[in-house]
Amino acid sequence: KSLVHYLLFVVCPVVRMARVFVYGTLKKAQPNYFRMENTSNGQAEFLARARTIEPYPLVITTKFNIPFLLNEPGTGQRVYGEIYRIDQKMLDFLDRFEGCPERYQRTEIQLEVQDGEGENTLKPGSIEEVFVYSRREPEWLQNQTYESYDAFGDHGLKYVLPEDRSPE
Ligand code: PCA
Repeated sequence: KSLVHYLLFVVCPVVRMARVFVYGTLKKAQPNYFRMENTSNGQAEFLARARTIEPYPLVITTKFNIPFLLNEPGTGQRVYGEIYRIDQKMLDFLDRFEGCPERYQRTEIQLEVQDGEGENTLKPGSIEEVFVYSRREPEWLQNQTYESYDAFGDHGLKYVLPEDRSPE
C-alpha cells in the first residue's frame, strides 16, 4: 500500500482533533474543570479565551442550576469562555457527560479570540469556528442572561454536580 494510503487511513484517524468552546462549569476554576484535566477521559489542551461573535442567551436553570447557552443567536449577550483542543476520546466523554443529544446539542459557533496574558496559542482577534454544547428551549428565553458564567458568582445559584443530584 502507498504512503498516501498510510497517511490517510492510519495517521489521520489517530491525530483527529476537535475544538470545543466551554462557557460553563467546564471552564478553569469551575466545578467540572477537573474532568477536562483527567487524562482517563482523554486529552484537552487549552488554546485561548474567547467570546462569541453573536450574542446568545446564557441562562442558569433547572433545580440543579445548570448553565445553558441557548441556541438563539441575536438575543442575550456576547458570551465569554475558553477554547480547547480535544481528542476523540475527550469528545466522546464530553458528549456522554453533557447528555448529548438529550440535554445539550453539540453545535458549531463563531468566536473571537481574546487577548490572553501570554497563555493564548490562537491569535487575538482571529475568528474561529468550534463546537459548543447548546440547547434550544423557548421557555428559558425569559430567564436572566449572563455574559460570563461563574458558579460561585453573586447570583447565588449553587451548581449541583451530576453525582450529587437526586432523581429529576
Ligand atoms: N458545561 C458545558 C456546558 C455547560 C456546562 O456546565 C460548558 O462548560 O461549556
